[in-house]
Amino acid sequence: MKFNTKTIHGGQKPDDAFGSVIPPIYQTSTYAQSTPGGHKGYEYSRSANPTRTALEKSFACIENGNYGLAFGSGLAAIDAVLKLLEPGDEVISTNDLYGGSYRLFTTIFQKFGIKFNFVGMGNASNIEGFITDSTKLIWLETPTNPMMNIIDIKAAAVISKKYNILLAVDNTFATPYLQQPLDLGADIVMHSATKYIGGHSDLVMGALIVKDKDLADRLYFIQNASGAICGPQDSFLALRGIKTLHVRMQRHCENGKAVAEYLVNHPKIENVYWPGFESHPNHHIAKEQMNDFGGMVSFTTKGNNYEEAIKIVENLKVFTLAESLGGVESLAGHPASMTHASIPKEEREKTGVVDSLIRLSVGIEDEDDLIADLKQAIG
Ligand code: P1T
Repeated sequence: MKFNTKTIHGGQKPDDAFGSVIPPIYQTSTYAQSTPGGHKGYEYSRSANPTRTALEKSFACIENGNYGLAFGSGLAAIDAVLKLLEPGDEVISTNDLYGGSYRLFTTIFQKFGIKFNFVGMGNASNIEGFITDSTKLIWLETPTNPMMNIIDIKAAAVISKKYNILLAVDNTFATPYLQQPLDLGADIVMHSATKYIGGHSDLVMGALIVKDKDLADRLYFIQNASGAICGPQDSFLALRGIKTLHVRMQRHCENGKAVAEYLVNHPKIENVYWPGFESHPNHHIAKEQMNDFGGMVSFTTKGNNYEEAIKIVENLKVFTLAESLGGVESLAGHPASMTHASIPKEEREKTGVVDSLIRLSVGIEDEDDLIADLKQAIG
């Protein structure tokens, strides 16, 4: 099956009970047993639920993996990956990443004796210098949130395999429509399914996808033992979202390009971060590992003017000022005070997350209306 068919049919079959084409919402916590252990594959919905199983099969299929796991949020999915580790283990993470991931690493897992190195991975060979005997996990996002840096997944996988370290890729910004990290050598793909996978800003969810059975079993154990699962209603919504992932992403990419090209020529805008520009430092890698450049665009105002930036986000009318991304509607965010506020100012400014940075999640509205909105807001 090609990708555009997998989004609709991947891992799906009519429901066993009545042939329902769409997986029913099995809104139940438990399942009748004829005798202890005499059940039809489901005994308690933390361990497994048929609606969630349908979603997990879809996750596995669209990411070219063998096993999918659904969680109650993206952070819950990351939390499960980190629980593969033991005190004393080390992680090498990209230094430009979602603020909540950084907060989970530094305030929760560091306390349990796991050491994190935050490293610029624009040149993947930088990773190698931080590897020790204790390094067990490489964590990367590409494109990164919010600076749109591109990391060479294939090159990172060569390093991870050489040293027998797990490579996990947060594929939230790209989605499997644009890049499939398992095919490039990653061991684990993670999603905040809250974003493009769900696609309609109506749920919070996380996903993990792997190829290896042993790794999947360890993660399923953590999923059940720690219990950060998502419910059947949200599983249904995510499955519904996935069916249009390919058509939504195509339009997100078209509109993202139009917005990036409008902004880059605007006299009041200083820098525009979008991997589709030939001037983007890793444009050649983006072209190689992605099918297009996505719908996320970040920019700064001339002279890094904070007041101007705040005025712009307040003036927007079609774009909504809000946390999150990846929905059909366009959103604007101010990372320094919103999504990345949990990263100390000196740390975030090192990667370019300055006070005038605005991040746009370009939706699938009419391109002309989006450009007109930016025009009136920037002035
Ligand atoms: O919000 P949650 O579903 O728990 O996912 C966390 C997460 C993980 N990884 C990336 C790349 C993310 O962007 C996020 C969540 N990000 C936002 C809420 C945001 O506005 O950037």
